[in-house]
Amino acid sequence: MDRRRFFKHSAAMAATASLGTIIAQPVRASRGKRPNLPMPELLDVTGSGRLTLNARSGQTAFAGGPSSSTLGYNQDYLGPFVRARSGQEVAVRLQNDLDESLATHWHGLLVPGEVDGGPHQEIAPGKVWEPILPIDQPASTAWFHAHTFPHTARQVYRGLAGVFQIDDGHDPDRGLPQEHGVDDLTLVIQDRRLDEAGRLDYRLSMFDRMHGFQGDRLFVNGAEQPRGPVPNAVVRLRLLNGSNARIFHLRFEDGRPMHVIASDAGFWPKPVPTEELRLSPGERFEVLVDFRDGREVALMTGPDQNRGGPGMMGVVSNIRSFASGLVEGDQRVLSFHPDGRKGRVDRIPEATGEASWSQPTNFDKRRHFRLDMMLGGMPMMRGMMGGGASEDMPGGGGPSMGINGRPFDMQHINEAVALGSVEHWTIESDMLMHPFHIHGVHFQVLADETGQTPRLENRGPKDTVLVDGRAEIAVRFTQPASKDSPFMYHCHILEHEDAGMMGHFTVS
Ligand SMILES: [Cu+2]
Repeated sequence: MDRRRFFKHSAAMAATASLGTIIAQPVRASRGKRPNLPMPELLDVTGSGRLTLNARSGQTAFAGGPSSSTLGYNQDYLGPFVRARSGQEVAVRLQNDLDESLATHWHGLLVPGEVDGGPHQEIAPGKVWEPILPIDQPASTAWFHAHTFPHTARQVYRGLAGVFQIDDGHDPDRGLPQEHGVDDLTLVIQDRRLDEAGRLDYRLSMFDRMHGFQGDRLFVNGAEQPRGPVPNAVVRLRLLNGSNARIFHLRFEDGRPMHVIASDAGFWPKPVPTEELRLSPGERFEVLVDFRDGREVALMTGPDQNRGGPGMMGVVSNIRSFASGLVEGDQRVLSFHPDGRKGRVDRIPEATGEASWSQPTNFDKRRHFRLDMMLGGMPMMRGMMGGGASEDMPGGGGPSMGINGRPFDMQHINEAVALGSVEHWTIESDMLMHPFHIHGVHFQVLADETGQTPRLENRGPKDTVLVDGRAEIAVRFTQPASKDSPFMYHCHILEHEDAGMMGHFTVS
């Protein structure tokens, strides 16, 4: 089924679902003063080599509304921004103070399977997990988040996500801003839905299960469309899409360029300017932005093409279930106001001094992965009528998704890879775009929907690629993973992952 036919089908499905489903009508964005951009203190573990995390429940008021039940690491919602040094070992002590099991994955860290934090490393309530992370990889912005099968989507949505910066000490030589919260800003961008009372809403309709859960309101570091001060200087933005499913198309309202300096897994040889940057769930980019003109400016996002496109929205805009989480026009993500401070960096560097990446041409093996959205057919009637909104994926008539015709199975290892090998993987998808993430590796995109010269977002070292029809990647396997603690590959639309669009592999 192609994407167009899929969208027609899911519009009909949404219409049916709205009859029998409790759907929250989103409250309107509050007018008036916008909140300040929260910038959590950096948890710098470069000296101590120790990272203590407490997964716990909390209460958070979103957009000035009443308190919502949320989850976080060391705080009520989200987690700290950790900075570690390349070349050091980090001894983690993660205590699970939730009343449910939790696995926590280090997304982007090149560490062995036994400390990777996939679903095989669940921590029972009240228990402690103490992995030692050997950080041995280029500087980059990684993150960590819940990875509990099949509850990842709900746990991340409720707040279990934090940032893990890897620093190599050479940013001053590169001419890059690096003062956290001043000219080096980490931005966790998330969409959220609030119910009529203004509380965080995560009730899944069938449409949400198919397309992934999206919200109509945008939050950065937990604040809705905030406003952040910046020096009149060149500022570094570390962008993370921490949404469950929303794909952002970021651009500044005045068209000023973002100079991309890094993708998921490391720096580019030189900054590359772009006016628009696509950011799918799980992906990170670091960009430099010049605020020396002193003008306040907003970072905007366009609509998500995975939602069906403008024509589609017109047809179904009167359907409430469809309208919640559906945004047709451009939206403000946050705005920056230069406050007159002088900054340390006042020009975009010509180069970062990184070696350009060389593409492998010899491969030890080729593998092929097809992302399947509907194993066993459309879930049209299956659970549709009685399938009210609920918070968890399994049961309730949700779709069964998979890879190569098979849903994820904790007991079945899908692939066995040789340690030290380089492989050629082809990933194909139909109907929707899917952000495909592989644990324990970094890869390069060889070809994507644009052909043999990948689009800007697919250059550089990566661990997550948005597959729009087809992507070919070169994957280097440097970390071991046994059958007791295998690595995962999966769609990073978290509702798809929980519905089974995931597999696991050993490296030995
Ligand atoms: Cu997907």
